[in-house]
Amino acid sequence: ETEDFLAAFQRRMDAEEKIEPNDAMPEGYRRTLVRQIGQHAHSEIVGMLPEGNWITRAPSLKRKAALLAKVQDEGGHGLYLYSAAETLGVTREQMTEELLSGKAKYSSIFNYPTLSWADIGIIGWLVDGAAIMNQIPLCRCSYGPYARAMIRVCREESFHQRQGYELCLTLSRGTEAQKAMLQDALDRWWWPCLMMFGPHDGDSLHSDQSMAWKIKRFSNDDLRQKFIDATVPQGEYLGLTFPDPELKWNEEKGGYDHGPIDWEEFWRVVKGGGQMNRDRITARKKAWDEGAWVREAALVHAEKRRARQLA
Ligand code: FAQ
Repeated sequence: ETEDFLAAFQRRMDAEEKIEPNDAMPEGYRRTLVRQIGQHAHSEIVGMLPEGNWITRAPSLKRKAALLAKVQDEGGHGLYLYSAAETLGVTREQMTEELLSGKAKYSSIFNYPTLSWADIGIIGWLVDGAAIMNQIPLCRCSYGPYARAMIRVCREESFHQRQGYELCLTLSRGTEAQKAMLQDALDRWWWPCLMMFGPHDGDSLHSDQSMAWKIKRFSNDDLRQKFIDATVPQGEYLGLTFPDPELKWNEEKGGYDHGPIDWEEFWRVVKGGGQMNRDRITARKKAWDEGAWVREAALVHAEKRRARQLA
């Protein structure tokens, strides 16, 4: 890659041009997108598991229908994202192998267990809330297929977030036991949700280059701050207490200050040492193995059709 090529590419970025699959692009740009979109896709697919765990135990038909629809949406998001990554010359098989071997990451948040029904509300409110905060800017990502996929994904995520908040609202107006269950769920999920945005800017490996390439539009810390500022008043409305004694409004900066994030826990979970890492990968491996006959049958069917068309 010559200096001229890299400079011309950067000029396209600076002019806010979209890059499409057949355009020339630096190898680093392609690799960054394959990594991020692939990991994003894996997060959606692995992210079906914690909530899927509660479909059979939803407390009413209405709740069950909403949860089923949400988990199906996540499957759809994963498929869109795999397709977007495939436009960069990587296959579903390669990406899946990287997930199952532990080479490719997925969001740390999905390595925590869903212990009560309140967790389903909290995931919708906070995990989808954090996902939207991160994904709205991705609608303006310089890579066209990713940016376009994000538009529909964000619309669906905002339905998921409302579904979660409404569930939390119902519990917050319920019995003492229901209120306690909701508070306990917030206590367990709050810090892991803040970790979803990734390491502090100073420790973020990829941020500078990804911002220059207009893949990322905001830094990890900026998005985390926006999320906290939007979420704390929502939690107060529910009568909840955030598990951070240092969380308080800072008039001067026009945002909340918060206590230190446990980065040791974050890296432990990212590196496979979270409570549910092994279960999640085992579940995905089982699904991949048990789906082998479907992939095989689909290929044979396509081959037969092609042969018939040729005859
Ligand atoms: N978990 O240099 P940076 C959803 C890794 S939402 C695990 O800052 P980057 C919806 C990072 O990959 C969740 N690993 O990295 C849903 C890198 O390692 P690598 C998914 C993390 O890429 C809701 C290293 O740390 N959303 O699924 C995490 O510039 C409810 C250094 O970090 C997306 O993926 C983490 N939390 O910024 C589904 C959004 N944070 O790759 C079901 C797209 C960082 O070199 C239910 N992704 N790492 O091996 C992004 O925006 C970015 O990739 C970031 C990380 C912001 C996640």
